[in-house]
Order: sequence, then C-alpha cells, then structure tokens
Amino acid sequence: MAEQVADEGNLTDGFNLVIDALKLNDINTIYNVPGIPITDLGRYMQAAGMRVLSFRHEQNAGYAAAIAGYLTQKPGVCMTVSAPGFLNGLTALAHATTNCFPMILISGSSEREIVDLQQGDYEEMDQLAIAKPLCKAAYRVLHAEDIGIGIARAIRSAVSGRPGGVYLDFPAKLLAQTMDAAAGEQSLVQVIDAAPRQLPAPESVARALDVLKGAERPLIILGKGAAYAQADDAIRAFVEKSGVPYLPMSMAKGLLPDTHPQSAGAARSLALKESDTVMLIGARLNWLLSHGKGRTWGDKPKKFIQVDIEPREMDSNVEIAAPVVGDIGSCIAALLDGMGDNWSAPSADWTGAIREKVETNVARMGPRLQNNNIPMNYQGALGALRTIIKERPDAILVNEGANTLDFARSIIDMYKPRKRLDVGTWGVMGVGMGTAIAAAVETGNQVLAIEGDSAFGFSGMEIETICRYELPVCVVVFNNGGIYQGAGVNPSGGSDPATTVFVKDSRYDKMMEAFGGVGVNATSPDELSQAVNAAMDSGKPTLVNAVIDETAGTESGRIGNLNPQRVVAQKT
Ligand code: ADP
Ligand code: TPW
Ligand code: MG
Repeated sequence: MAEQVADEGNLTDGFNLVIDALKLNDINTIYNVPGIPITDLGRYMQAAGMRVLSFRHEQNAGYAAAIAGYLTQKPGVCMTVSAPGFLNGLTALAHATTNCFPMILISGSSEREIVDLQQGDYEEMDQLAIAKPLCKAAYRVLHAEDIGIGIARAIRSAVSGRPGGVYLDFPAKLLAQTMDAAAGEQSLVQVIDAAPRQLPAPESVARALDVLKGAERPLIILGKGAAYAQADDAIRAFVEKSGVPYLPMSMAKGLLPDTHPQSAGAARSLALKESDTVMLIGARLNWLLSHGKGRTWGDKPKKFIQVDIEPREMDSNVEIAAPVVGDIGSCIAALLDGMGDNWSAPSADWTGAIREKVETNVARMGPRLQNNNIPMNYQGALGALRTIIKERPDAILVNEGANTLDFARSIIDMYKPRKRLDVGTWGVMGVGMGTAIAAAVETGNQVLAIEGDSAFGFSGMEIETICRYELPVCVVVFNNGGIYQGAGVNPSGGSDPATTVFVKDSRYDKMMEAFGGVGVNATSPDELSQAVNAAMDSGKPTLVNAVIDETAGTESGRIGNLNPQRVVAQKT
C-alpha cells in the first residue's frame, strides 16, 4: 500500500477528502474493480470502515450500484479505473439513467493536460465528454478543495427530481493533492434534503380526481417509480379507497400483494384493452405499454392520468388528460385527501368482469404449474419456485432471460414491495449477478436469482464474488441449452452450431463448486424445490443447474413481435 503521507500534521489529501465527503453523506458502500489510479482509494476506504466490494467486471459492479440506488433511495456508487474500466461501467450508468435509478460512477482518469493534447497517456480518454450524453449529469473535480462540492453535486443530481446516473471524473493527480486539513474539513458539504418533496399543484390533483371519477372502466398502472418512492402504505390506501383495479409493471409487483382482490395482473390484456381511463403512477407509456397507442375503448380514445415527478414525461406518447407532477408520496397523499369520505368505487360490471377473468386464468394455470415433467418445462420449474417465494415473501427475486423472464414474471406472485428486480426498461441481459449481490449486501435478505442460461453467462463470473463475500444468494440457471431454445440447427447444414445454441448438457453447478459454493443439478421440480429450500435455509452461496426442455421456449419469449420481419427472399 502506498504510504498515506498526508495523514499527518495539518495536511489532508484527496484520498481523505473523498472518503470523508462520502461518509459525511452516509455513503458507506462502494462497488468497484481496483486498478490505477483508484487501487489505494479502495484500500483507504476499507481502512476507514467503508464496505468496498470488489467485482470481476465493472459492468457488474455498476449494475450493483444502480440497483442499490433503487433499493435505498441513496445513490449507489461504482468506482472504476480509467478508459476501459470506465467504459465497462458506463453501460450500467446509462442503464441507471434509463431506469431512473440514482447512481454515481466515479472513474479515475488521466491528467487533463495530456488528454486534451492527445499525447497518449496510459488509458487516455476524454471520459467526461463520453459520459455526458449517457447520464443525468457529469462533473470533473480538478482541485482537492472542490471534492466536497463535487460529491455533493453528484449526490443531489442523482436523487433529486427524476433520479438517474451521474458521472464523477477524478484525474489521478487529484487524489494525491494536499491541502490544509482544517480548510479541507470545511470544504466538505453535507447535502441537506437531497431529494426535496415536490408537492403537486392542488388544481392538478382536483383535475385528476375529476377524470377518475368520470371513468366507467378505470385502471391504475403502478410502475417501478411507485415502488422506488417507498410510499407503500399510502399507495395501498389510495388503490383500496378508489376501488379501481390495478396492474403492476414488472418491478412494481408486490407493491400490493399479487393476490390482492383488486389486482388485474392475471387479466392484463382485458384490463388494458377494455379500460376507458388509465391512471399511471410512476410508470411511463413506453414500449412496455405499447406507447399508449392503439388503445381505445369502443371508438373513443382512452383518457390518461399520470402521476410523475418529471413534467416532461407528460404527453410523451399520447395526450395526458390529467398530469399530476410531483413526488409520488406527496401526490398520493394529496389524492387521498381530495377523495374525501364518499368516494364511490367503479361499477361492479367492470370490477366483476376483471375479477372473473383473473379467477378463470388463475384456475386454468394452476394444474400446469404442478406438472412434474422431466426434463422440466417453464411451468413445472417455476411452479416449484412460486411456492418457495410464497413461503418466503421477504426473499428478493432477481430475474433475467427471455422465456425465463417472461414466464417467471407472470407465474411467480410477489407479496412485498421492491422484492422483484429484473432487466428493467431496456430488457438488458447481464444485470443478474450484480443485482443479486447488491440486493444481498443492501438488505441482508436471502436472494433467489432466476436466470436464463444465456442471461447468466453475461455476468456469471461474479459467482466467485458471491462466494468470496459469502452472500446468501441462490442462483437457479434455467438451462435449456441456448437463447430462447437449445434445439436450433445451423441452416447451412455446416458443422458450426446454430447461432442461438450452447454446449449441450452443460453443468453450471460445477462452476459454483470451483469457488467453494454449493452446486446442485436438478432435473425435476421436486429436486429443484429441495435444492432451493436447502440453499435458503443455509444461506450458503448456491447454484442450481435446472435442466429445462430445450424445445420449451419460444423465440424472444413474449416479445417476438418486435423482431423485424424479412420481406425479401435470402440471397444465397
Ligand atoms: P415501469 O418500467 O415500471 O413502467 P418506468 O421506469 O417506465 O416504470 O417509470 C418510472 C417513472 O417513475 C419515471 O417516469 C420516473 O420519473 C418516475 N419516478 C421515479 N421516482 C419517482 C418519485 N419519487 N415520484 C414520482 N415519480 C417518480
Ligand atoms: C445486453 C438480447 C434478449 S434475451 C437473451 C438475449 C441474448 C437471452 C435469452 O436466453 P436465456 O433465456 O437467457 O437463456 P431463455 O429462457 O429464453 O432461453 N444483449 C443484451 N441484452 C439483450 N437483451 C440481448 C443481448 C437477448
Ligand atoms: Mg436459455
């Protein structure tokens, strides 16, 4: 370890100031990959009592920081080396921004003088310029006395308003810069009220209630912004008082239990198609809701009410009849207040039709989830895991893949808020292990990661990290031998495998054993159940290789319609 010379006398240095500024703002966990120029910073952080988790790839450290931000409402911090490390972390920073998760990417960089004259420094890159379009804000700190203000700006930018990713550039020389210790201490900034409440205008609340009251077939859609807001009790009270059926978006599942009588989850198509008025709470009308387009009821366009902290989100895709701009906690409190004591629920025709559809669909699904087929199909395997989550509602479910994602989302009921973490707005593969690690670190809860075999491959090396930190993570790899299916063939008849298939009969469980974790090969729902329950009882890092029928999945899961369709015959 380099000698920390500035710790003595009346001098301090950049290392100390970064650590003190983070700790002053209650940021005590860092997700990183060490190297020049931040190796010692990580060591000094650890020495100062911070938790510094070292990953095998920056992208995974970044995804960990992003989801830590979502879970805690404080920016998750990822720290990387310059150029390649920075770029590896940047995907996660962009992902955090896209998903409205507060995150800070701190990267070491080369000296400005060399970068700007393009003189070819070690890992030279104009990182600030590259980060800018991919995040909410990007700052560079050149002087030790500005570290406090730089970190304060980064925190406030990440969490205030619509949360997002912030890039913080620390040129190597900054860390070793010294200054008077007392002046250094005074330069630190404690961010007061980092995400101030944003109260909605009273008239916007009244307008929203009018539109909702006038609806014949209203529907509430809860998004992950609602889950992020941690206004769980108020949201539940509002939904219950309104009597309106609701649909949770993927990561909002569990905000109210999926078994709630007002949940339209199992009647999603009907609810989306037949509603005349939709109230969005922390959910965007993006591709996941078909941009709100083509959505009519009878021959009239649907009406939309939208509750969101970002004013520019309104009218992004269709006209919003009643925009309510503010933080969800304040907005829902105002809406509840405005409803008074005589709010009448929507007609029983509408709520009854949804309920009936939910019950039919649930009853139809039941027997399929109990099949004991070998090899397993998605229903059999997920039926087993569904029971485990029901019995252990505090466990955090991490989920990625195509079929593995789509089936798990619809089959596994969630019971508590922020317990389902997945691919988010981009549908990105590779979030799995970083997300699982941060979920375990930030909450201390047991984590169950349900991973397509392809999805797992993007971050699989982090199982070493899971073993190293002895985290209570059970990874289940849905091994169907490929992307969507394992049964593809090379259309040319050549000897290369098809583009979507992997090595047959792989044993991902043996990877876990290589690092001292528990590995289990499960070929039936019973074996799967047993292995996952044992993992959750023991809390030991475990990987279960769940053998899935290679023909069970469909192309692109449930979004195959988004694939471009070829109209011209192939030239050979
Ligand atoms: P989903 O994918 O679940 O539909 P989105 O990520 O599309 O959710 O939407 C989340 C929305 O929530 C964003 O438009 C964001 O501005 C908003 N949001 C995030 N946090 C808050 C908050 N505290 N108060 C109000 N709106 C919020
Ligand atoms: C960063 C494209 C979407 S889903 C998927 C890929 C590669 C893998 C599906 O196979 P998996 O699941 O995980 O085995 P299953 O059950 O259907 O077999 N690169 C990134 N993100 C995305 N979304 C892709 C590629 C993709
Ligand atoms: Mg697969």
